Amino acid sequence: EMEGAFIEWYPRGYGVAFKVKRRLFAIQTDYQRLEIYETEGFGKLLVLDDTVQLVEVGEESYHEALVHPVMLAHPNPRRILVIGGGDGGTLREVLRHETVEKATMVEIDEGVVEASYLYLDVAKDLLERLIKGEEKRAELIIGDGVKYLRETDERFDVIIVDSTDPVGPAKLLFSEEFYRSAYEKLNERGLYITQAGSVYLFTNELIDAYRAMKKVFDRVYYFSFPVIGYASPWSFLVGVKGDIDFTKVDLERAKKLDLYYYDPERHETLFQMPRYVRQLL
Ligand code: AG3
Repeated sequence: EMEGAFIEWYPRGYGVAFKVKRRLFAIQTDYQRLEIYETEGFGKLLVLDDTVQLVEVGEESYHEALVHPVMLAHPNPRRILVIGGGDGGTLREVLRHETVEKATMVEIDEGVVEASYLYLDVAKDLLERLIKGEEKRAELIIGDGVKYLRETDERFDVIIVDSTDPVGPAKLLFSEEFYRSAYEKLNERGLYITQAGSVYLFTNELIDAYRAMKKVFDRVYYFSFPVIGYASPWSFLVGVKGDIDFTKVDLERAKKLDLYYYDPERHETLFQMPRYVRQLL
């Protein structure tokens, strides 16, 4: 590695790099190697098993795209499940929606929640309230999302998977079996969204996940968004259960959110994909 830099290597030697001032924290948790760096220009950087999870400056480019398109396409999202997302950024965006009565976050790695709370400014206050059990509209469960979804009696309007990539430990979250239990635990009308990796560098994984979702959900949409810190464009997959049109969003509710990256008035621009990808899907 290069002195004074953190580099994430993608397949075929494609790298995403940040100049860093120093490493603030490093630990081997029960699940993965976690590191936090102070970057020169993008605030703190959270790394899991050598992959960039977020940089503070620009993390909204990911969290807004993951959360608001589905929340604004659903007519009345009240009960939300977040799987992963231990840094709190996804839940923070979910709770900006006044319709939400209860959001549950199931994160497998307590170490991610703790380190994010201690070192990052992504969702410090929210994580503190969650850890203390003081957040009225949200609950944190430390556990395996696959097992949780299989066993829960709860039903959800929106399920959001904010996991690591569709390669390695999170692989199960991209299986047909997992999609089936998600479909089952959605209300009669519901939306499922997952991040699905780099469009150019994980194209095969994106296509595999899309095909598996097609077997389970009533309709499946793909979209892409440029994310600061990842090899962009980044892909997202949306599974629809029942009568919801994901090509339309509620612009009245959107106004109250004052978004920075995702533009609900240009929702249709999300669906841009390189032509070769669309032809493979
Ligand atoms: N979750 C998505 C991480 C994917 C990044 N992949 C990569 N850099 N190869 C991030 C957690 C943010 N809440």
